[in-house]
Amino acid sequence: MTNKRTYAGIPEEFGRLEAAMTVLIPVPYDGTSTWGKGADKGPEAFLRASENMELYDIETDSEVYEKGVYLADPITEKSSPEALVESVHQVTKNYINKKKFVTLIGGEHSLSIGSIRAFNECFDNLTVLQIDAHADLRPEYEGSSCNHACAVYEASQTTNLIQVGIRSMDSSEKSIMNPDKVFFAHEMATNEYWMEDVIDQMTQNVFITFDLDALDPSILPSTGTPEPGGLLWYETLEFLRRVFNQKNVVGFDLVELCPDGVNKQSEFLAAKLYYKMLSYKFNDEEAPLEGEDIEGESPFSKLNKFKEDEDYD
Ligand SMILES: [Mn+2]
Repeated sequence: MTNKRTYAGIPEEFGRLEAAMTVLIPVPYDGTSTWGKGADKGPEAFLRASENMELYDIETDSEVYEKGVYLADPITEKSSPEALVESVHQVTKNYINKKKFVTLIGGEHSLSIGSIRAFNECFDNLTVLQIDAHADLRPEYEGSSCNHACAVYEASQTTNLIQVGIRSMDSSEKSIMNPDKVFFAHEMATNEYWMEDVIDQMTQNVFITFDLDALDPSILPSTGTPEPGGLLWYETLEFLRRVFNQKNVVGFDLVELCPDGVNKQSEFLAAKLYYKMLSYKFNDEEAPLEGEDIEGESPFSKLNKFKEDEDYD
C-alpha cells in the first residue's frame, strides 16, 4: 500500500481509510452526455488541481485534511448507464455503512442517480439539494432512465428534492416539478432572501448534488452545457456555509466537470469548492485527540439508520 496516491497529496497518515472521516469516490464517466463530451476526464483534472492547492483555509482557520480524506478507487463501470448507476449505488452505500462522510467527483450527472439512491436508503427524511442549471427531471431520455437528463427524476419521487439555480428545462418537466421547491435563476437574481427561502424547505438530513454548470460560465467554463446567468463564487460559498451550519449535510457529489485540456480555472475552482465544502462540514467539529480512536465519531452517526448506539447505553 505504499506510494498509493492520496487526495491533494496529503500525508499518508491522513489518507488511510481507517483514519479518514471523508471518503472521495472518483467516477470518470461520460456515457450519456449529449453535447460537450469530456466529463470522464473530470476526476483526474480535479485531483491534479487539488494537488496544487494550499490546504489551509483562511475563512475557517482550519486544515480540514487533518480529519482524513480517503481516495477510493475510481468507479470505471462502463457497460451500460444502468450498470454505472448500480455500481455507484453499491460503492456509495458500502462507505456510508463504514460511517464515512461520502463524497463523489464526476463524471456526468447520471451518476447521482446511484449516489442519491444510496443516501436515501441510509438516512431518514432525506432532502436532496440539487444545485444545477438544468431541471434534469425527465423520467427517460434516449431510451434510458439513467441518462444525465434524468439525474433527479427518481429523487423527485422518493426524496424532498429542492432545485436551485435552474435556468434551462423542457416544458414537459413542468408537470413533475414542485413549484414550492424549485428556485429559478431569474427569480433568485431579484430575491435577496432566496437562501433563507431554500433552507426553509429543507428537512434536517441534506445530500447535495452540485452540478458545476449551476455556476456562471464566466467562472466555470469547462462543463458540458454552459448556461449563462449562473451563480457566482461568493454567493455560492455563502449559501453553502449556511446550509452546512444549519443542516446535517450527509454527503455530496460534484459533477459535470469537463476539462478542456488548456484552461485550468474550472478544475481549480472545483478543487477549491470541494475543499471549502469539507471545511464547512467539519468546521465546528472537535479535532480527535492524539491517538484517540475516531471510530464511531462520524458527525452524523446518530442519524444513520445503521447506527444503534442511542438504544444501547
Ligand atoms: Mn446541469
